[in-house]
Amino acid sequence: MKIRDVNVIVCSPGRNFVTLKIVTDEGIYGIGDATLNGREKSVVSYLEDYIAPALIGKDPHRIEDIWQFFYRGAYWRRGPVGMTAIAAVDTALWDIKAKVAGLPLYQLLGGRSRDKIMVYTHANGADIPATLDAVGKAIEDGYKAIRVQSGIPGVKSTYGVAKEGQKYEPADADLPTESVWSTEKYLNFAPKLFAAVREQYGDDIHLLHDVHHRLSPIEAARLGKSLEPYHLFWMEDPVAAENQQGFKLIREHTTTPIAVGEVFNSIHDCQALIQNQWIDYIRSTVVHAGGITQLRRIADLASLYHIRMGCHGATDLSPVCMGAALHFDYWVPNFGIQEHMPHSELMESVFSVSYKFDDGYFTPGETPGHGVDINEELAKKYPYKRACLPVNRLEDGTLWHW
Ligand code: CS2
Ligand code: MG
Repeated sequence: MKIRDVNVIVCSPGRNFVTLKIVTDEGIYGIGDATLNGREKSVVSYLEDYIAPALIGKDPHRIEDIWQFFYRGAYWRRGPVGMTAIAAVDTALWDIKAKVAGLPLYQLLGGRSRDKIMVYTHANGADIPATLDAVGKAIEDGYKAIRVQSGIPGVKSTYGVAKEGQKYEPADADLPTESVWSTEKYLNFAPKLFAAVREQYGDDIHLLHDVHHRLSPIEAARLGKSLEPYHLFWMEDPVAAENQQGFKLIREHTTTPIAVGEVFNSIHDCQALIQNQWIDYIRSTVVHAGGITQLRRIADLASLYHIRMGCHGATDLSPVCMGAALHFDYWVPNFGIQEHMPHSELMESVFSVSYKFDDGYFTPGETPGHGVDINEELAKKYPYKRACLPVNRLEDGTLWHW
């Protein structure tokens, strides 16, 4: 079997997605997500100009060798653009291999380790009452785990919280918008928010919270400590992780579990975090962490240190990534939870999916491959539209975050 065609499909059914399609000389094809929110076109170029020409004629079954070829062969290792491109190739090749075998992808990884995959969804509101309503709605929808974010009194807009009357999408403008951040107002407010949620909805529902890298280690330690009475499932991205050692200080001060890794693209980004047991969950996922081939290496390393997987699953990760991630989650022994920020109906008309949601849990489906496909004709109706992520400044104008 040989690779005959490699196509990059860019579409925007409500938001931008980049999809790689690898076609073999036997007609079987595989697809992979290559979406890097706010920097989509860079990955398109990486794939079209450098990877696609070198893929033609290769044996698609040699997934490991092809991964190493593009990782080592570029000379310039790691980085979000290159690793997203490699992830897309890897996902498409796993899809092909599973289709050839006539098996759902999780069977090739070693079979399922659980009956169903617990996911968490988002509940956010402009203030505490609106956020409480959103939590109630998520519970009604069956979710057993909910990420809670709220607007902060005295702070004009907060990342992770929808603008009034709109659905939350992080990339919200043609050029980056600027918002203002106050660490002190946030740290004073967060425990009040979680006290209100526990008061209204009790102790059994899992609660999560995303800090979006806004704090320093000692500030994050204070936050973790102040949230201990509300026993969070996790506190996510408390500080930026370029300095992995920063997590040591947080760890030494609080029992609130820590999750990090949605922006990581390499196993080396989390090597010290894992080996020192400074975190509890690793959030890297298929599309940004080099595909299934690297993600399972990360998971295996993490499993040696009691760390579990909690894959990123915001809407800017396409249904193709979600499908592949759910196969991974079904297999991975040290699974923790999977994020689920639902795609719109329009998105799921362009991408057909085999995965199913039932009462707070997903199953990946039994379709051979990862079970997600793209309708290329329909995709053409929704052309790319540049959309950037916002930036943050402190009240004195300092560009944030750490
Ligand atoms: C967030 C994301 O889902 C999350 O945990 O941090 O909304 C993230 O901001 C976006 O995926 C950025 O592209
Ligand atoms: Mg996050």
